[in-house]
Amino acid sequence: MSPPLQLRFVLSAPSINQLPDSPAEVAFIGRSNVGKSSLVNALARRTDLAKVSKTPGRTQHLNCFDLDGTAATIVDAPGYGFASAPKRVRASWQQMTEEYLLKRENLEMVLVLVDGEIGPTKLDVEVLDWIRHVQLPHTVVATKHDKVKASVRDKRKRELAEGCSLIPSDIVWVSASKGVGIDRLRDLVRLWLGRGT
Ligand SMILES: Nc1nc2c(ncn2[C@@H]2O[C@H](COP(=O)(O)OP(=O)(O)OP(=O)(O)O)[C@@H](O)[C@H]2O)c(=O)[nH]1
Ligand SMILES: [Mg+2]
Repeated sequence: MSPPLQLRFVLSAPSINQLPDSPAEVAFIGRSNVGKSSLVNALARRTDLAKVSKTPGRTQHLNCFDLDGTAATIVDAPGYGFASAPKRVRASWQQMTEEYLLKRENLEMVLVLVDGEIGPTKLDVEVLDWIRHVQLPHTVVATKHDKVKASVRDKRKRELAEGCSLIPSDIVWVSASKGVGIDRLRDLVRLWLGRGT
């Protein structure tokens, strides 16, 4: 078993200029409500570190956490595709996240979260295409494994990978609520954060 990541909330940055100095960073991006904040909490085995909400669009800033004993950081980014937000608000979130991804030089890995129950949406595929186009290091994480019935899991894993133009073994499946895949992801995050320190 992999011990929880000792994460500490550093700050919630409304713009990229306010991000802390950090030698290595892992970013969590994905549709609003996909489970980014829940996953950060699961990695730390905490319930209240990152704010989780049933209301999409809860995370509006770049929320930074550092790994105990290092200055390496995890960033929980605002979600995209929050349908009920006014267009102007949506555009400014998207702009900030894009600027962040393009300018942040310490990014060791971008975790692109895709809802395991519903698979990649059109918007997820567009984001993945853009990430590939700008050549950012990235890993697709499929969330809410517990919501996929055991009887359809193999098929869903194949379909989700195909939808992301990947093979099933490229995808890290997790369930923040049931703990599936969390140990493996903790080890990967430690590895990525250790690179710059
Ligand atoms: N069943 C199940 N529900 C989950 C899981 N992870 C997250 N959820 C639920 O999904 C909803 C959204 O979770 P968040 O972690 O707030 O999602 P987010 O991606 O941070 O959303 P934004 O901050 O709006 O971008 C909450 O109701 C969570 O309880 C999971 O592994 N399994
Ligand atoms: Mg969130």
